[in-house]
Amino acid sequence: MRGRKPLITALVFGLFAGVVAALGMTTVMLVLRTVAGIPTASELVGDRFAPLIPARDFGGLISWAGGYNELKQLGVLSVLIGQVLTGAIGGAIYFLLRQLEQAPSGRARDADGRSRKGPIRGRRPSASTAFLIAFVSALWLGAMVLLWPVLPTSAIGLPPSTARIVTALGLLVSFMAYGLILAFVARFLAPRSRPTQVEASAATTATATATASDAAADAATDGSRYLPRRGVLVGAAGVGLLAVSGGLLRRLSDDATFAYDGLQVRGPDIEPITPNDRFYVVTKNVIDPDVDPGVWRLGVTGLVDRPLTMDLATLGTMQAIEQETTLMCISNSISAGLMSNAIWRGVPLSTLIDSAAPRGGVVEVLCKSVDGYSDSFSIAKALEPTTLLATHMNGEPLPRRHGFPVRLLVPGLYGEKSVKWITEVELVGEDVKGFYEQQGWGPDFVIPPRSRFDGPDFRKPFKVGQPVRLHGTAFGADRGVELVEVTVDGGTTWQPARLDYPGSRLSWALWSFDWRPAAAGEARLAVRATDGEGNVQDARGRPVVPEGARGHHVVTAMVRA
Ligand SMILES: Nc1nc2c(c(=O)[nH]1)N[C@H]1C(S)=C(S)[C@@H](COP(=O)(O)O)O[C@H]1N2
Ligand SMILES: [Mo]
Repeated sequence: MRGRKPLITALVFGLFAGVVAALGMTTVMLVLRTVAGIPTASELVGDRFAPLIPARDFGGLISWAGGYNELKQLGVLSVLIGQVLTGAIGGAIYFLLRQLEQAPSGRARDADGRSRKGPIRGRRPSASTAFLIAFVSALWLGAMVLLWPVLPTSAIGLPPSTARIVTALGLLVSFMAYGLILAFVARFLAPRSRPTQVEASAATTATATATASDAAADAATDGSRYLPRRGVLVGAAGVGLLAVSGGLLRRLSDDATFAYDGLQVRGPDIEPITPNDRFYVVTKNVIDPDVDPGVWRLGVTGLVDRPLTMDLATLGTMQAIEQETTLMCISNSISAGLMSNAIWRGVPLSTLIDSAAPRGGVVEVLCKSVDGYSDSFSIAKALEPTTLLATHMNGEPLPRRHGFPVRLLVPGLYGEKSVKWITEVELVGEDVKGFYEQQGWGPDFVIPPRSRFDGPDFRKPFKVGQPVRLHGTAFGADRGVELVEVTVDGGTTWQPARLDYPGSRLSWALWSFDWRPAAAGEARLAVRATDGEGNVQDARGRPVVPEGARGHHVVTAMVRA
């Protein structure tokens, strides 16, 4: 009983100190995230593991969590809890080792060791200190190995090679803060001055040593050497750290993407050009980058003879073009609104690739972003004159959420290829998989022709003989919209719709069709598009995973007599 009690006390104080030190570490991480854009462990872990979730499970996981945003929040919370638990475990082990160093059995070893190599022992770190150094080092090295691919992430937009170093240092500082706080709290809670003095004087008087050591050990064995009043102070500091990190977390979450990720635009008030603040948004991030245009650079690297790095001002001097282009997410179901249209201004990617003098054997471009996101597509697509490095959207500099200062625009392919906050274009000699591609999306990212109803409101009944204006959007990727047809009899007959807004070859079209319901009852309506190359929207449905939805948007209209 007398032997176990101090160990239990050490364990309890160790868990407590470990939690406080972990809160300190978390506070450091949040400060670094806030002031220097250094990604938190939560973000890095999420980005490291999200691409490993198979595409077919990803959707299930999202609905299980209650949405993409909820899944992201769950991820952040799990890592935060993991951090505190790891910190608590480290604290417990550290305090137990310190306790054992003081316990009677430890004293015996001390006496033993002292007799042989007394003077050296004073300088060698104790087992507990060695453990703490090893624990912090292992955490950092583990993080380096585990998170290596996502270390080049920087919310302020540092170029990848710099970002990797900054993130590695940020994690080191955070983990060291944990170690230092834990070591300090241990000494603060249970000062251990006597044994040290004892060791120093050990060489001179062996008897004095034995007596003093006995006293120290006696104090240790009943656990009374923990100073309860200081425990209260440490507890108060822990509460303070919790408040500070909570405050920082709240500030960061005000800036989070939860407010707008998944924004859709659809319905009766659909406009030909989507205003920037209504343009759909999809982002993998919990908090989107807020790029400092001063530190931002664009690199063209890989299989090139003249690798180049360019700042924003230089990109601004290059020949830019304006281009109307519709973007659509691969996860957009047939009737959904993850699709929008804007007029973009940008420099053709081919201009930069050409001036970097590509070598033979280039297969793809791997485009990387400051948020650690990347995606790839064929060099042929990259060299098309409509593949742009866009800087402006509807006459304004790109909004932050749409990729400020520069994003890619890859017409014809699903939106994930249009990398936002782009920072590097690497020419590669083999197929490299992008963020979502690793989940198993694709391999074909060409958008098939599609169309949907945006109005009227089909929840309300219509009247026999009274005209109804059916209308909606149609999209032929980079092949234009040639024809839109509507059926009001469940597919028996198709009639052409009017293209009120034909758009560009790279954009959607807005169509309408005047319908005069002839009979009461339920009518099954559908719409289909034919693109500029004669491909007709397929009636056969296809799920969103893995190559995007296909099929007709079918609606049921109630007609009253
Ligand atoms: N860097 C980066 N680029 C990205 C993404 C991202 O999460 N990070 N999401 C992609 C996806 S899945 C889509 S559909 C489009 C959405 O672009 P938007 O939000 O401007 O509409 O951006 C793509 N580019
Ligand atoms: Mo997407």
